[in-house]
Amino acid sequence: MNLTESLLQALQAHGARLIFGIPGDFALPYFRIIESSGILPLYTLSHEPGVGFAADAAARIGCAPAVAAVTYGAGALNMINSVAAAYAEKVPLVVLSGAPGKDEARSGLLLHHQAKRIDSQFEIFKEVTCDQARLDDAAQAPTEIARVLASCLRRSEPVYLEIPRDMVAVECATVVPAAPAVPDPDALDACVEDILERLSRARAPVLMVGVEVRRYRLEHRVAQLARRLGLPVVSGFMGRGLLADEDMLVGTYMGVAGTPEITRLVEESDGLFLLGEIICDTNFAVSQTRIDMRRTIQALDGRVTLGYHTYPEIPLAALVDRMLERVGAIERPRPAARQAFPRGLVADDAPISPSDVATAINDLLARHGRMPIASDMGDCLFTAMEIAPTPLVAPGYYATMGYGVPAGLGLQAATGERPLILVGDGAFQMTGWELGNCRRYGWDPIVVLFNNASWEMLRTFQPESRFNDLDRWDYAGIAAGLGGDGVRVDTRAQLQAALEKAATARGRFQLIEVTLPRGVLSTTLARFVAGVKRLSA
Ligand code: S1T
Ligand code: MG
Repeated sequence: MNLTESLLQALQAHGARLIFGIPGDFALPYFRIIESSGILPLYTLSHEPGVGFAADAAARIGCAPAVAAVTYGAGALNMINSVAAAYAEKVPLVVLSGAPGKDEARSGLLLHHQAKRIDSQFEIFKEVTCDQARLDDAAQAPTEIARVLASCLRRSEPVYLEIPRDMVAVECATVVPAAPAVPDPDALDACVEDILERLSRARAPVLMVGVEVRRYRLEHRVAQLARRLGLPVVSGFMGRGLLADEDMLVGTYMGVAGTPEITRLVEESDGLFLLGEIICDTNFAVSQTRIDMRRTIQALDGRVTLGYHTYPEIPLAALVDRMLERVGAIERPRPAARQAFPRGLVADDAPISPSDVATAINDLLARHGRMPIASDMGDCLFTAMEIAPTPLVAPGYYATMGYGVPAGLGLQAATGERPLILVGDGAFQMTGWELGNCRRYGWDPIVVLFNNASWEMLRTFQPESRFNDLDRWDYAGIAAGLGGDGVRVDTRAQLQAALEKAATARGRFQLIEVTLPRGVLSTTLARFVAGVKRLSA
């Protein structure tokens, strides 16, 4: 077996199911082995940011590592933003990069794609990945690969592997996966006792689930735990889409931007249990009354913190399992009012608002069944909060634009299910071209493009600036050239008809360009903006 095959088999053994990539001359040799070995399928896209986002979405939806394969320099550095997004949002993305071979590096010539030093790229990736290795020693490679992939799984964060091009085909042993660390059972018991005691003393305990619950495949077990503890369950903004299969989420906490009942439930809780929730501003800065983090129970990053006390080295899965054992099998669900979602679009000749889009999509999914959603940043993501729970991938915390379209492709490649993509015009201008890759892979997402001829989210914060105006491109017209079907809709009746038609047209991507006036926001974004302005006044 050669080094690349050994690596690919190890990736597969660690749960990876697919590779997105763009080759280059430093990467051609290992790409050849990816293709000829057939160990994992390779999907090539058009631009490295799209490669990173597609792999990120595949990892999120599959709760398993996914691979982004690129060339040295121009390729890898072009993907930094996607990897940073994955790092911030705890996505197990495996970055593979080609690199110059030993002798090339010694030639004394500057090499093309080299920025400052040959190893600048390695150093740059250290900032956005949790573990790295350069596979320049065949004897060491299996151990290094095992270590790096174990880090990826344990921390649910991106990792970086560099393959010098003279190493790709050298003989190499099989990678033996590292045994997962077993937490100290006494520490685990003490921690569980502490949490249960704290929850039982609380008058109004609440469980908030965060992305780690999904990353570590714990959704079902966490839902069971909540039923046994009789806890109402909410998600944060970033955790939206979690527990979509469990039918038990009370709603999504968004502070001043959310529904008042959910905001009160969370902010008045005296036993807020934050399970795998990233403590970031998009989740918490919009709190009506500041949540005192010292009074919460936080399980995140392999640690549990109660007040001023931290239990280190408590993996989330071990914690949930031990709690399940400890609380017994009796369920005592607490009835709690669920958040309601708008239904029944009035299909008339009125112009469309973003919240109409949510209503129309709720109607569509009720008629045709659930679809996974990939959303970009922008009002489309706030609109997505008005759509009834369905699996959702979105950059809710890092908030990068350009995620939606390639992420949707990642969803379809990973699950085979047809996705719904929500994207703003500004974001579509960044990565919308990736739709041109649908035809050759048979992907057929439904794309809803919010065309407000504007960087509208920015306008809301600084209305006086004209630079937030965008031109109205003919996005619907572009679709045919990219191998899909496009239609522009100006009224609610047209929107409903276009969605219905898209749902029944399979085999080509369906782009619905929704004309929105500048300055019209979804209900949720309007509340968010008003809240942020009020809080910062
Ligand atoms: N560049 C990238 C890659 N990501 C970003 N989030 C930004 C810049 C800043 C930015 C926003 S929101 C926004 C920009 C430029 C405008 C989005 O425009 P569009 O996609 O048309 O959506 P909408 O009109 O609904 O706002 C953030 C959040 O910082
Ligand atoms: Mg816009």
